[in-house]
Amino acid sequence: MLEEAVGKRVRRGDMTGAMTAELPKLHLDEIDTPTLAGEIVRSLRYRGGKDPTVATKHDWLIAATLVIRDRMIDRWMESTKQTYKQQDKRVYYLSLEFLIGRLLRDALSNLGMLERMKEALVSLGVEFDAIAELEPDAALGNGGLGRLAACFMESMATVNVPAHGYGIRYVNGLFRQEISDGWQVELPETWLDHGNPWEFERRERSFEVGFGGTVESVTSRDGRLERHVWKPAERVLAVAFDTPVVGWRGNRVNTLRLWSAMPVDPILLDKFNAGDHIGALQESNKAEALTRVLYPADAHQAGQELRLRQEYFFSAASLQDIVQRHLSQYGELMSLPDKAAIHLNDTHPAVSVAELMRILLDVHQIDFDTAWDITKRTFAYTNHTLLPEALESWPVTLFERLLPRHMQIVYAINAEILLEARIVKTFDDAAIRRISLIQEDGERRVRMGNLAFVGSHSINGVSALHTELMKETVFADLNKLYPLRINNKTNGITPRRWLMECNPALTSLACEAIGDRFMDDVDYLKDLDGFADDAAFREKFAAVKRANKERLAKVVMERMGVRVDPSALFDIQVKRIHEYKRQLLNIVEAVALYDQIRSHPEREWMPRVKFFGGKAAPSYHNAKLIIKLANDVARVINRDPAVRGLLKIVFMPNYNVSLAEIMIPAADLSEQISTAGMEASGTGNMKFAMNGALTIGTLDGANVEIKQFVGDDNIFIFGLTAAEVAERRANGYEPRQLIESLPELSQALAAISSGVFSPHEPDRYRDLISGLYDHDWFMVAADFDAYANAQRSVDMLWRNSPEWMAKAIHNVARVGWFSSDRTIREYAKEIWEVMT
Ligand code: 26Q
Repeated sequence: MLEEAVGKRVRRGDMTGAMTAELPKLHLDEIDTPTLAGEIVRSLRYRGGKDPTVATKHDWLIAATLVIRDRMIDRWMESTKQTYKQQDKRVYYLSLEFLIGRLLRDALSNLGMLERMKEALVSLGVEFDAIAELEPDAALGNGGLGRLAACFMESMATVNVPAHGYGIRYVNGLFRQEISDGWQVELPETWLDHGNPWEFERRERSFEVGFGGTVESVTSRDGRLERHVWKPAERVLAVAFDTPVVGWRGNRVNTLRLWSAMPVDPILLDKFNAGDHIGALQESNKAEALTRVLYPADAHQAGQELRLRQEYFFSAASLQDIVQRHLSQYGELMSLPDKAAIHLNDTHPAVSVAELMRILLDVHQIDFDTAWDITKRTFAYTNHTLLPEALESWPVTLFERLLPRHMQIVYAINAEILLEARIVKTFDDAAIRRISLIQEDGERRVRMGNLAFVGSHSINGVSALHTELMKETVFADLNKLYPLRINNKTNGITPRRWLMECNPALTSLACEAIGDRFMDDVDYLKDLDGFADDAAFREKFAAVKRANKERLAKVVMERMGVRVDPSALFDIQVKRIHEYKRQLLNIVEAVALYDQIRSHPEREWMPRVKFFGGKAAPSYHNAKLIIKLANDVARVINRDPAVRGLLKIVFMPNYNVSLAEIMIPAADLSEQISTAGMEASGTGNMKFAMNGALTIGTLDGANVEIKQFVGDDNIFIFGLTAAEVAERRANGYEPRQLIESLPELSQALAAISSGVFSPHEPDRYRDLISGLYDHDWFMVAADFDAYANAQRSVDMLWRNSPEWMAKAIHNVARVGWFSSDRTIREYAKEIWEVMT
């Protein structure tokens, strides 16, 4: 069904709007099933060196992947050539994270070949799903920010924006999480162990990156300073690995270029000859360590030197690549801002601002003012968090030692900015101190957010609320200095992966009801809105949801040996574990509910399964304790015959993109319950709504906008607003008093704190809970009552299945706006200026 639609329609006009002309149409359906099967066997034989009779599932996976990859190459070259020929402006998306997940289903689906691939494999005696699940997730990211970069790559290819993603090819992506006795255990994720059939190594595309050393001044004969020359003490080689990224209907293929570090001299021959064989490999080990592992802390600054090295390494390699490409095509750099938009995904690549300045000043001898103008017109920056602990800053001493020339440049930029603030805008000393690129109180540090801000012509937040808070808080002074720069670009998600691929049953149902035009423009999902009143449709919709829940229940049984009933309400909170995301609020409410069910077994409780999933940063003590608590509470509740069938708790280990693709379509209720003002946007919230879950959430991040789109009656909003949170914090919030006035909450907290769920270590949660009494920074107690009441409204609605389904259908129908195609078009028009 879906396949036919993809194959037949070759209507690309409505996907684009780019200045770039239309690419010649590709006949997506040109290959028939027997030919495809033949190609797979050839690939197996001549590239894998295997005969079908001895091939393993894994061999088949590689063979099929290579066939599909080959089919992307012509398009890829075509896209590149056309951009070059038409002298189109290119977008460079710099991100330390790309959380892509698996690629095979995505590529097949976008090329309209999924069904034919399944048929071809069946004809060879191979089951597609069985080989597809062997593909490892490319988990080169922590969470939201990395997944957003992946959705953006797919959308840029879809809406025909010529773009390159730049990042790091981590050998070890985000760790694999095991749960052992309820505790998180981190294991290395070795996604490259069996090779990576998607990537092309480009040895010829390699650049040297320097660290440390000294800066020499070159003076003219009359003693005037002419220029600076940085003499790095160490060098490593950045080697490019390219992965093609195909858009919907194979429209365009862009490049994701990931850098891998290699030694400039793999073996130090003098040491080797002197018999020091280990010492001879020292360089090699040191270089390769650079791109070995992704830092697993999100929303938390890792102060390690290696992290700063990673940031500079990939920034420097990417900028050399960009500048070289520009020079080879245009022969000069004055036109860089007209032909290149470089986007900073948070501050992680912010050192790029200083690096471009260095290239312009020191390598190309452009004067400071011109270089600064080029730089600002080229860069744009997205902020993803306001949490103070996540704002990146580096000790001046470290920065200076690693990047001595960049430190000088940062000082020079700072002098320029502070002069402007003081003289032109007459800012006072306090404001000057806040605007400075250097934090002066305590250890002196370079503020990467301020650097990214002043070096960019556009600074955007990721939801309407977040953008307003940016203006009022972290960037209040810089916003006064440069009032036009901050703008909003509410996040989005790609409907290909997050609806069509992960929820084929809902996609087919939608096609049946409203035709297939929503596949090219998800706004047309709004045609479903009227079907909310159609009893027959509601039943079909409920059956789709039921089937997705059965699929999840099967996975839960296989992986954990736990039985869950698909007719219960599936209530899901999946995301990184963070105190501000308030998994603790959810658990405490579950404990309170458990208590209620036990005290009032006669009441008509609605059966519910509460799912949790997510990873904690390995060094984040409380987050890990919250995982343990969820598991402890699950053990006690799931075993208690008094609540059997009414309440079950499941902590799903190793939440990742692939698991998200199974859990999200199975959700009835989406938990988006962060302390208002703290979640910049959220994107899980959008994925759940698009798959027909109702949201229970606070007025935080993009929840605010989701509420506006789905309507107040189709979402459960509770709790303090961001303004109220700020107000409570400012005016002396006393959680202890509040807790003591709420018996259900007090009892739940007392139970946890006294060891009801941890009998062998009764004090395990004492500190965690006493934090709620003492300060409760995340307002768990303040929002508890409102949350518990909202959950009882959820139960009430759940009793009325037709009404629940109607609201769920409204959600699906009304969230098309949260497509990352929309987001990317906004970036393309308003920031990058690559679209009209
Ligand atoms: C910084 C310095 C050193 C080491 C690590 C880091 C680091 C790494 C990752 C800091 C932050 C992150 C990730 C942040 C993140 O994922 N933010 C989320 O971005 C999403 C996309 O915009 C939003 O939807 C979420 O609200 C936001 O939390």
